[in-house]
Amino acid sequence: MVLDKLGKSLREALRKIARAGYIDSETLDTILKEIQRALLMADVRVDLVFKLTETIKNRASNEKPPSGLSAREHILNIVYGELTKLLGGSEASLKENAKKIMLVGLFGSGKTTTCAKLAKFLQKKGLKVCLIGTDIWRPAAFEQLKQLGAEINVPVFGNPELKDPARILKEALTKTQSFDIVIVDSAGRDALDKDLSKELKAIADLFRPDENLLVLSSDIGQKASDEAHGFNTIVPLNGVILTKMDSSAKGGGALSACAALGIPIKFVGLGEKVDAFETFNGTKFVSKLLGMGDLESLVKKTEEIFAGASKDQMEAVMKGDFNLKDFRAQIDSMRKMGPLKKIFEMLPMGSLGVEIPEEQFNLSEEKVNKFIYVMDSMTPQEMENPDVINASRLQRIAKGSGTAPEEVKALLNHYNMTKKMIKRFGKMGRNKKTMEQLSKRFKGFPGFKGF
Ligand SMILES: Nc1nc2c(ncn2[C@@H]2O[C@H](COP(=O)(O)OP(=O)(O)OP(=O)(O)O)[C@@H](O)[C@H]2O)c(=O)[nH]1
Ligand SMILES: [Mg+2]
Repeated sequence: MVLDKLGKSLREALRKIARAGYIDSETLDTILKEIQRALLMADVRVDLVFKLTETIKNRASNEKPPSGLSAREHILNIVYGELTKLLGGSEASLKENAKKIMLVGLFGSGKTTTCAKLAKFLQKKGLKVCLIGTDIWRPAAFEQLKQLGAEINVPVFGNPELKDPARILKEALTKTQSFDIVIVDSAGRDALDKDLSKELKAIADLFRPDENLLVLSSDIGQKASDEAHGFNTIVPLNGVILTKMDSSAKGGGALSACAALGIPIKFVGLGEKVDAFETFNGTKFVSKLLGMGDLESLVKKTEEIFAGASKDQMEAVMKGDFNLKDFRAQIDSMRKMGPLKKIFEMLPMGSLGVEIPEEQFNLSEEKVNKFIYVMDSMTPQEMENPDVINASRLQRIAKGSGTAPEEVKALLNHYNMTKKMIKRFGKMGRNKKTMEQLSKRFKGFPGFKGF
């Protein structure tokens, strides 16, 4: 999970609040110290961390709990709210009529990859998108962009032979009139030096971007504020895209640094693949981090996964009538959409005290292939009602699929586990009381409008 360690330590601290019958100032101090430690480990700036815990303390002692909330819940809410402010900021999307987008950033921050991710994201909204490559620094930068463009079916313009970014852009812009959105990839440097500043200014003067987005690698942690500040003085920024949130332990530092600067984080990159990209919503991000789940996204994602399934089928699945045929369909969509892990991260497991075994998420390609061979050797009856699979059927399926009986068992175990989780989610979705409880917990969250 994104910011796994930070999430774990924060959840642990919050669980202590949830468990405590009564929170005196000593208990609160201990918990706040844990929160401080967790944030400092994620590279959040020391002064921001101290300010956060100071505010929580003041609010906890000065504010009266709103009616219907216990003192404990009140403190939890304050902590959620302040953490959201620190790490999230409010949601910021692209300008409504943005047509011209420029991505800037240092070497290796993820600009070129992010161009493709953003293009795909916009393309999915039905927009006609194209890319322009102006990087003449990175060897084969244009080929990299071309390749990514081909992968997502987005035209890429540019001519590195011209050896001048502004000229390349000028020529390319004569071909991009018919597109709804033009995204420009720019070159990086080790640091924001005079040369890069001059180059970016020249591109921006000519292009006049509606959105100038800084691509920052989460690895830089709290240094994100210096970098964002520097770029902002050269070409005013409309926002930041934070990449490598999947693999960095310093994402907390980068997030809080941008939030403190007041430059909105618009998207996050969560992996190398073109799909590993999401809009950033502080409230949702923090609730996921704290194990509060994100039911809204979950419902959307589940719908996507079962896209094509009828409403009846969908309802049946949610009730737990989830057979191997559905499982097979789910595996197929998963391959298109990304791992199941992302889905289950959205479940409010943390707040309900349910841990999901890690191996449930980490299905390797090899394992998935084996599952498919196994399922291909089953009869329609077995697929529809896996309970009929007894020892002799199991042997037959293993033989037919060229796998070991253990593989067949592994598939059935995995299927049963998934079925259980989906059923649990279905219950949560339909259980008014759970929803009310969750709503109560979220009350006071900046931007929370209820479930
Ligand atoms: N794990 C992970 N890797 C990423 C992400 N975004 C980009 N990368 C990887 O980071 C490396 C650099 O990405 P590029 O897109 O080439 O970066 P760039 O900013 O265009 O680099 P230059 O053109 O050299 O300045 C590549 O190996 C990408 O696959 C992300 O969100 N997560
Ligand atoms: Mg590049």
